[in-house]
Amino acid sequence: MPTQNSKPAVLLTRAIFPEIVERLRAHFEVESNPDDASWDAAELARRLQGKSGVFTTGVERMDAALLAQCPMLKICANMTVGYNNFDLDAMTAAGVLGTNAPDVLTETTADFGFALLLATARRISESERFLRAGRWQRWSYDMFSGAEVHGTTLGIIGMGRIGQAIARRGAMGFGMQVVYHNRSRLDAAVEARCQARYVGKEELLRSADHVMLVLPYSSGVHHTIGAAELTLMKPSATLINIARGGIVDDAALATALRTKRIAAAGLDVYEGEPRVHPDLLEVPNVVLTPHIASATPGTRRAMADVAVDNLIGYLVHGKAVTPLNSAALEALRHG
Ligand code: 8YV
Repeated sequence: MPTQNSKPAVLLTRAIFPEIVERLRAHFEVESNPDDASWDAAELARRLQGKSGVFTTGVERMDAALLAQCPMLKICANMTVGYNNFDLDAMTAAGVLGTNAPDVLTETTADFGFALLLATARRISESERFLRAGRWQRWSYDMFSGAEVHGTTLGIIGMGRIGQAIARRGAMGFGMQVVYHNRSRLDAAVEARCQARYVGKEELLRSADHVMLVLPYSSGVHHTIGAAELTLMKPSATLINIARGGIVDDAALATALRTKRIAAAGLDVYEGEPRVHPDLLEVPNVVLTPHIASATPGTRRAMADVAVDNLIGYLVHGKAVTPLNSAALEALRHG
């Protein structure tokens, strides 16, 4: 227990920029993880003893079983926009606030989505592997001929901030027709800004030349793209997933790629990552990256800063900057 004048204790689960650790140390007793060791749930629970807050990186599972062992915990601050590692209902029931880090990664992540789309459509990884293997002997008219990007139809599933930033790139940078599908239709003004047209999921899958997944993960969207959906897509289409593993049925996708049911895919996220479905490693027409869509130093630092802002805001000043369940916590307190 902190005494009246002592600083609250917080846990930093992973290695992070030194200046972020220093910012935390100015306000808290900090237990950090400079060696970047992997902690299982039991180790995490042990290290959370006596901690009021935890800085998390989007993968540490915060559920009822863990929270029951950590009665002092008040806040879990993710440095990521996605928060499917949080069981928010369990956190609310345990009186624990969850926070995420939206906005600061939007443009960087949208850049990466586009990079993956271009690399996939234009077969950049596949052709580089060919060149590095010493197999490039001479030019031929159809060598690594890929899919057109400019002027084609881009279908975006999940039209939050990142989806909108990708739509703007597609429409304004590449002259694409943009169609989108989302839980709810956007305001007409936002649609006009993104030059995007709302369609049903089936129409999107049938009409898009490139399908980009940017929706947040929840059990309700598990396998949004499975064998049935892949069958609806054009045989020439590409599929890009920068959202979360589990949104695509990776085994079904590997089969669709192997049988050329669709032309190619670009994946930054995987079911059960960091494991990658072995069948995906066997097919040439997929670009695979290790969950790096937000990985630039400036953006990762900004994301970490938001997590620190939330810890300081909540534990020192009583108000987090990007809370996820504050209304539910209030309702519980007053209900
Ligand atoms: C993270 C992300 O880098 O913010 C998110 O939700 O997916 C990425 O920006 C990743 O989650 C790290 O685990």
